[in-house]
Amino acid sequence: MSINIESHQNEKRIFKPAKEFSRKARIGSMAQYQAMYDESIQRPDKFWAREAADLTWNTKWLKVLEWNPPFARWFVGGKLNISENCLDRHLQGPRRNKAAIIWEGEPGEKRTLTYQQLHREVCRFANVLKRQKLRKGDRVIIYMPMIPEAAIAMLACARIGLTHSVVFGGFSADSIRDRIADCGAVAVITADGGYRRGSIVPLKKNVDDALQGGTSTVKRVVVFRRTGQDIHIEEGRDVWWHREMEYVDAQCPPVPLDSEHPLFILYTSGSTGKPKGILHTTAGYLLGAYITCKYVFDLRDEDVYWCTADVGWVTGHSYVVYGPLAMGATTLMYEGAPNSPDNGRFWKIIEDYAVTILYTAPTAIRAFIKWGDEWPKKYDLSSLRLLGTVGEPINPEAWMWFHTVIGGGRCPIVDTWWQTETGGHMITPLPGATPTTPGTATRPFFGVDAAVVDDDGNEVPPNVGGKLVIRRPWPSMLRSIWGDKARYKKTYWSEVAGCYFAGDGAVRDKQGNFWIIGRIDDVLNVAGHRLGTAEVESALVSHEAVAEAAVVGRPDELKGQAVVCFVTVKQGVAATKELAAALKKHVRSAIGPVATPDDIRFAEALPKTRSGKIMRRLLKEIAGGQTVTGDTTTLEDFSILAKLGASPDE
Ligand code: 7RM
Repeated sequence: MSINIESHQNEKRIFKPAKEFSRKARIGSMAQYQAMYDESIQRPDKFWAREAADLTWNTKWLKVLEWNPPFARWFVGGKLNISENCLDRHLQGPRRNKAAIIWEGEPGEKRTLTYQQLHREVCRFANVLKRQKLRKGDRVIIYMPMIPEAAIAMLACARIGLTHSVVFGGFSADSIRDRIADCGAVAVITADGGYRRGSIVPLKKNVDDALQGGTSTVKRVVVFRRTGQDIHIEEGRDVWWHREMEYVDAQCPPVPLDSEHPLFILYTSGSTGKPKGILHTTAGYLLGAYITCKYVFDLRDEDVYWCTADVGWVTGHSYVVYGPLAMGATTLMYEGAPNSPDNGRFWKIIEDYAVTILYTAPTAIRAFIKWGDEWPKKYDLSSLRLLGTVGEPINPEAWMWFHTVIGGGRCPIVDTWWQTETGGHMITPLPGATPTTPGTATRPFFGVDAAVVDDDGNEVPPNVGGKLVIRRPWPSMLRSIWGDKARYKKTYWSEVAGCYFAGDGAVRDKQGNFWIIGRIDDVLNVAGHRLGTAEVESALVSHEAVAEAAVVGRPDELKGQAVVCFVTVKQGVAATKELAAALKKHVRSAIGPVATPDDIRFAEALPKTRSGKIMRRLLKEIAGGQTVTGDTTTLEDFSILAKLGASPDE
């Protein structure tokens, strides 16, 4: 397999961490990174044992790793509790009265929970769950808005050994029903509703619909009152959170749990229609979330850290809740949309709380670019010291905008590549050490043996595209797909013998930096030339008129596949035939004739999942002139489907 990476090779800008930043950072030079990386690969047991000693254990492990490919057990024989690691151990010293969670609701309410207060709420809610006869190993669905109670529910489950499965608040009743059925959940924790872009999401109503028919395994629904709207209460099944919390003990000792005790199941889409329940366990997952917060965000007690992800995604699990709290950090949670009440909301939050670290998604950054620089310019962003991105390849234009307009040119950017399956960052810069270049996630994190290989599993030379694989287990790796070991084996460990196959294509340059091209299934074959859709997209958004672009293949008799581009333009730009012609020329000159778009289709918006991933399957069907079929439950705005107009050429 080969991927055209000319446009990447042309990117020569290098940004070195400022001396001042490096001096204070835990890892302050590439030499230090390299020495630690080498140790993590050559003497993994020693490396991981040392890092794991940062955690609070009830029983020390006997063996760091037991590897029966493709099944791993980490810290075998050890026992710990994640909620104890995130809460109790911070109560002994000065963190006791430090803000653990700073929260802002979309309508504007503000709440701060100190470590002591959060600990108390988690203990009380864990006792509520115990009283509902929930027992260690039971599965519990959490379907909540972005409110502190979502984190409280997760930590309370973890405290007593319940396995949680958070379902994103934007998912439908059908998705909830499927997930309940797949994991055999016995309880649901939800809210009456949540706020999103000024309207109310009917969470409880969706749960009611999911449970309709009465055949569900769910026996109990706990409802938090967020909006106060009228909801149905099913007698004998539903209870109010606040009622249950009225008369409950605040003492709840954390249960020591086996290192491999199932912590959570998180559903993620695969190549088939049925989402996969990615299973993460206790000690290895915690260590992965913890150690990446420690070295990648270089989190400090003084930081005000904001990861904008929803807890319904893995990023919310590892980098809103578990990682930062295990570090004893202050984590900010915001309930709503970035354009509510206006396009300046994020920047206002950063100014109001003096946020120091901002971790967000390229898709959000491109929206901000489209909305215009006047919004961030209204606010004081000088508190920021570090920026991060995740979720998709970041195009150099978005990177540069983030760097200059938001980071004021002084903040390093960590472009972190990882997946639901990996639990934590895998390929990422370390902010005090790694020189960065827009578009590359740079180097593997400690213990990550990443490589780019061909179809036979042989490592390819520099600047040649291939499959991104991980050649050995790592602590926060998924342990299986819930209830389907065969699918786990087949999906992740069969494509390339002996390796974990990530599903992404990548290129490694001569300096050893990884450039993630995107999902392998997003690679086109145009007249025998393979072309990453992300590359064409990057070329398109480098044009001054373009806000966002998604590129898909359309079957073509002559070329195999034709390149179809869905494009949204920046405010004030007219979507004309002339512009379409100019964009074709632009892509052609950026990448080469093979990449010349066949169709440019202007759209008001692109169809995206609620986590911001463009739904390429829908676009492929639209591009191919088919009607849209299959699962569209993750689509954020259904009206977009109707609006995806025809090509101006037609
Ligand atoms: C954390 C998360 C995983 C997929 C992954 C990639 C893409 C994520 C980056 C990225 C390029 C990045 N989990 N991806 N981060 N591609 N650079 N920094 O997103 O399971 O929802 O998605 O996202 O394709 O395979 S996820």
